[in-house]
Amino acid sequence: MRLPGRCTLKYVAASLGRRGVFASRLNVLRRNSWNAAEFMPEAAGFEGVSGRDELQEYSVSNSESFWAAVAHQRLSWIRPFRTVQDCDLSRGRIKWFEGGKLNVSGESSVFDCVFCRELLEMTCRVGNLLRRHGVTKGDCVTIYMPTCPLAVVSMLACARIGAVHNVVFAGFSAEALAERIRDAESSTVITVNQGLRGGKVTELKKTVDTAVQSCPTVRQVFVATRTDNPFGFLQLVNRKSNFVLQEMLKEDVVCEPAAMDSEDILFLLYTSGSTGKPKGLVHTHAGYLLYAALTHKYVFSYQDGDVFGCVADIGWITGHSYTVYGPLVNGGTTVLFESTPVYPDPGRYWDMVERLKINQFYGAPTAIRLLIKYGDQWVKKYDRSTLKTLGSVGEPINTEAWEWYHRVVGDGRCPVVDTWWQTETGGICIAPKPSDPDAAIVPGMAMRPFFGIKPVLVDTEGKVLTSNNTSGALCMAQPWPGMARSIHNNHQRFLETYCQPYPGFFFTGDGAFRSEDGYYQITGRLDDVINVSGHRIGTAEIEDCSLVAESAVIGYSHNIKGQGVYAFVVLKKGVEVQEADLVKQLSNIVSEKIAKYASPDFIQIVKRLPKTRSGKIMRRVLRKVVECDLEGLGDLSTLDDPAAVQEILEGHEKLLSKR
Ligand code: 6R9
Repeated sequence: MRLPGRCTLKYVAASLGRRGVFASRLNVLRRNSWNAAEFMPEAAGFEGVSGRDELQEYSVSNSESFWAAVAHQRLSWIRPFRTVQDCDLSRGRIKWFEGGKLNVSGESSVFDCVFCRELLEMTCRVGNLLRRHGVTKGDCVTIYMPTCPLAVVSMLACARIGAVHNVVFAGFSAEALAERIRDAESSTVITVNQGLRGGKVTELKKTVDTAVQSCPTVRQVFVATRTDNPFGFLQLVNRKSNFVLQEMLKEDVVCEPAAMDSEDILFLLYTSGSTGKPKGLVHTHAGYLLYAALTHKYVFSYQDGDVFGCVADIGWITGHSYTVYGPLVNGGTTVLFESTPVYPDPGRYWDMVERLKINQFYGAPTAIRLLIKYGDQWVKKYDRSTLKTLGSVGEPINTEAWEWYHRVVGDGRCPVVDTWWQTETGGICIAPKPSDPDAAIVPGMAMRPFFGIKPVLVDTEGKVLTSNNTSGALCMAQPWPGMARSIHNNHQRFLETYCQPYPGFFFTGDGAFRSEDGYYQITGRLDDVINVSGHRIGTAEIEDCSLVAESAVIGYSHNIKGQGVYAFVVLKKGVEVQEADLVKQLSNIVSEKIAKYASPDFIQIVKRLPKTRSGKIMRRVLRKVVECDLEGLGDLSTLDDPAAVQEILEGHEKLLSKR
């Protein structure tokens, strides 16, 4: 793969309030034809395709020729691929572009400024540093860092030498980090001494020190100094003051990129499922990169020279696909945002939009809902005339938030694209554009499948629902290059979770509604995964944490976070605790074992949980209790002891009245 012509990286440091910005040009991938023609240059070769709807139809019906054409033109191959795809969803076999060789961080022939050279050099130096310390092709490197230039450089350095990166969100606790390092069998960890977020210092190095004590595979930890120098990484180069940099400076600035097979692993990224154990989704080089680039370009109408502002953390898939890989493969300019939407004040995003002249802004509904509360003046203070597209991701965007985003942030002139996708899908699968970019967008609806994506709704019996105005389990009827290939070290779980529930289809775990007009609206998870401030968490993971005899964690609708965490707990026999103490203790445990965001907002102590006669907790009933939907409690006759529900209802009312 060729590296883009003129990638630019703009970094908004957490600590610096308004001034902490520098722009550096990164010449990573070179691109020539992407923006040259009109909508999609490859479409010229597709028979019978003149309009965009036909292109959409073609991409699904002639999936192989669509993806072959796009892959030939969009990626730079060291050696061209032999086969387009070899997939069998029912067997969990997913392979694209086999025989091809490429490297995302390969040489670029054009260096048009000093900054691009510096960043490319950094990637090479870190690549060489890792190589010198014995990291070889296929080894896993865990990156536990905030969103900052060195984190991106570390990801690219791994890609360059063929190592697999495993970025762990810097908000995760030592235990959660250790679990991910162990499962990934990482030999190497890269971190920073301290992180800075929203004015708070986080002790990332200390967390790593604790974590690696229980990680026998880890041979080495590289540490960069982050807090000595608010400008971050580039300035530190000159100060030679930290381990990574001192070591890096010994390295050559030339690092031969490894020729990677299309299906070699690019990264692992852990996400929550419905069991207590997070799963390491596997993404491979060619298919993932192609899909990230194509969706970045077309979902957001990204044009050459645009400044793309995705404010997601690189610890999540959104940061991988739309802060790092999508924009870089497209030779674009990307913004690294290290702060929070309200630090130093609630104008932070829009100040950044004005200063960096951001054209596409991509954020989460939870942040929008939070900002609405602070009032329009924080938005209006800044010039947002550069904005062209506003994107939303991570959870459903409610109509009020959508309207405000559209009317206030975008001054009513920017399309708001609600993008549905997952860690598993690698990139956006359903979004209002591009298949019909001129059509009206329905607020709060992801609407249309992307090129090559064929969603289907399936009923509980596994029957495909063909009519409109209907809801079902959201599945994908055919494979696409960006989809995850497996779960690291557990292909069986991959099969059971995604391939077996609806044989022949890829099951997303979400439910969706298809409107009269054929547009999709996501209705939420069908499994025990909840979404707190756009962060995925399995209720079982939280339940695994507790001190208590038994617990059931339920997501409830929360006006800022999207979902909040409500825990029902049964205490161990003989344990007498004050409710307030228990809440504190349990919150601490969850923070320590997982992350702060997963801590319960409500903890209700109950004598027993509602169970079926076979001993299964009736979560449906608990959900209705939490939603205060007594009518919806439904049939309780299958409960082992229906009186449990009455007790729980009373306790719930008591808890609410105290708040
Ligand atoms: C990209 C990302 C995936 C889960 C997904 C769904 C929810 C994401 C959404 C959305 C409604 C949207 N989700 N985008 N729900 N509308 N536009 O968030 O990946 O962290 O793996 O979460 O998030 O439930 O299944 P990930």
